[in-house]
Amino acid sequence: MSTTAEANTTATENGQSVHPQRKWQDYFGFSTDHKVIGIQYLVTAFFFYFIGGALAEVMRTELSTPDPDFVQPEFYNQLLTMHGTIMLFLWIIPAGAGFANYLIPLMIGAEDMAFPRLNAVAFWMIPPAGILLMSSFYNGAPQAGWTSYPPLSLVSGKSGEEIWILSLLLLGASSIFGAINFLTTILLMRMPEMDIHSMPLFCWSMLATSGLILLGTPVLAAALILLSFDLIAGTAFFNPSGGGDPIVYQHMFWFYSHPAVYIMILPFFGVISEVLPVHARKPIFGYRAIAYSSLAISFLGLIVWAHHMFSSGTPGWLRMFFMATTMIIAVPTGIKVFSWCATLWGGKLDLNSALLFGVGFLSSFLIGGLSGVMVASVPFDIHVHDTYFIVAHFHYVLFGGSVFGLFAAVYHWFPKMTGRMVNETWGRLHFAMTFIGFNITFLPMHQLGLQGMNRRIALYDPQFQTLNMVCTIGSYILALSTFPFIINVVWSLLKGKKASRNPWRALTLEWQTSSPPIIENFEEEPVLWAGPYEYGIDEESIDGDEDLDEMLAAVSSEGQ
Ligand code: HEM
Ligand SMILES: [Cu+2]
Repeated sequence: MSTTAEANTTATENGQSVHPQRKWQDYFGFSTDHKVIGIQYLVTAFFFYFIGGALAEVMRTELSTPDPDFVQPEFYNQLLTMHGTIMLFLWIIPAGAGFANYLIPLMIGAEDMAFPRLNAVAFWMIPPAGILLMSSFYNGAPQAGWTSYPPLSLVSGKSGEEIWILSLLLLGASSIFGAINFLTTILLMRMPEMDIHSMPLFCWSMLATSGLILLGTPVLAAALILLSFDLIAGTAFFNPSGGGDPIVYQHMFWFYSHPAVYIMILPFFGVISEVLPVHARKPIFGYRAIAYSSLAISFLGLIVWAHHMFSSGTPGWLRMFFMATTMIIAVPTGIKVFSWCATLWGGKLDLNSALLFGVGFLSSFLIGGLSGVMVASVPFDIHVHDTYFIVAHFHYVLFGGSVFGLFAAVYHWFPKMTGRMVNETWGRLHFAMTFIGFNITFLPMHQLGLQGMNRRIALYDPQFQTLNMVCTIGSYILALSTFPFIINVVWSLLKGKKASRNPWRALTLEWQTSSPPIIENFEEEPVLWAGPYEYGIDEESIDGDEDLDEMLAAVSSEGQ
């Protein structure tokens, strides 16, 4: 590890040795410590979340009336494009990478990532890319949506479009560097006693995520580079007026961007597999099923992309293929959801903020998954394509899935990261407002979509006004819900109760070191005295390779 030079222990007056902690300045510089980088990712991601959220509130305010009276349609298109891009590429993906950075080495008993310097480079590409993207507002932001389909992207907001491409190329490269690190670290740097089947499920989910990043992102980069040639150099790869084929762009774009939804959700699947067993005091149900289903989701995720193109003139037989593969993805996903429910079932639930967000994740993601199976069906998709049904669907997946999982992670690991406990009252209030606001905002959009309200428009038919007003009010509740969160974080950092090493009595290794961990992670070699989720099981019943039913029988006979 490259930062251990200054990490030696120092002696205090009474002869006890203490480990120096990081100084606040370290968080603003080029640090190679994975924990610092993890926090840097998270803070940066939150910064952009607030910007992306503010843009959404402006859109929702505009949509409270049928006429474009609050912002002009052209500006609405810019807001829409920037909101989508920021939320995906500067909020969810970096936040997932933040937790991965912070947690992976601690969970596998390593001192740092495999390539600490590459890790720092990966992070430091994000702030410039984000600032670059924001700067496009000065000269007209991109307007073609986060999908940036040609020919629209070749004729609208051109300078913004070029900046958008450059920014995404930087973010894509950053994401690839991160994935190289996660894969290598998980595969090669586990402590010797930890075989791949005793590592925490979060690591499995990051294996699956990193594989997708490495396979998908280069294809997006290729598409964007060709698009930039069309835009700047007058080539016609995708430009129909010069004989190019815009459908090829759609294939290349979705070859990355469908897997990208798994890049955004798999890390939080991993989080949920960590959070539920600890706060339900039960072993995870179906460790291998959850681990392997992550890999299955990754594999299937690579062969479903054209379900975004059912109405792009895709031939019938191809539509059937993509419809079938898409529906098959529901199987590994369903396995996970059932396993999580079975984990909660009969557990001693401690309904703290972390678990509440975990359960919120389960219920919201379930709705997003079910509407996903609906739109996988070609006839239904043709009907709701480009309507608010789609907006409802992907917000249930991304907000209800990723964001709820993300907050579960924040509440779960806050004590580890900061050494302070969160305030549960503010945390629960945050959850209640988020959950209520989220459902009021996005549930009515299903109905709007079924009735035919188009997405990506600033003006709409007056018959849709009432439901739109409901959505807008919900979005204001969502906006307000961030206040209890911010108050909680600031208050807890300053005044929160000091956290012990292992306030949740959890079994994964990150809880064996101090809170926050010392610079080299562990004072002494961590001990793998149990599997990661063997809650409520007496030591005798642990023989390393125990049958799940026996384990569960042991738990239930003990607990009742
Ligand atoms: C703060 C709560 C949020 C609100 C009120 C909100 C609202 C909206 C609205 C009004 C649109 C435009 C719909 C249209 O005109 O077609 C939109 C689009 C979108 N949102 Fe959100 N959103 C929120 C959070 C999120 C989050 C957390 C994510 C992702 C993690 C996200 C991802 C997207 C994407 C990808 C689009 C599509 C952009 C496009 O069509 O190019 N949103 N959102
Ligand atoms: Cu998809």
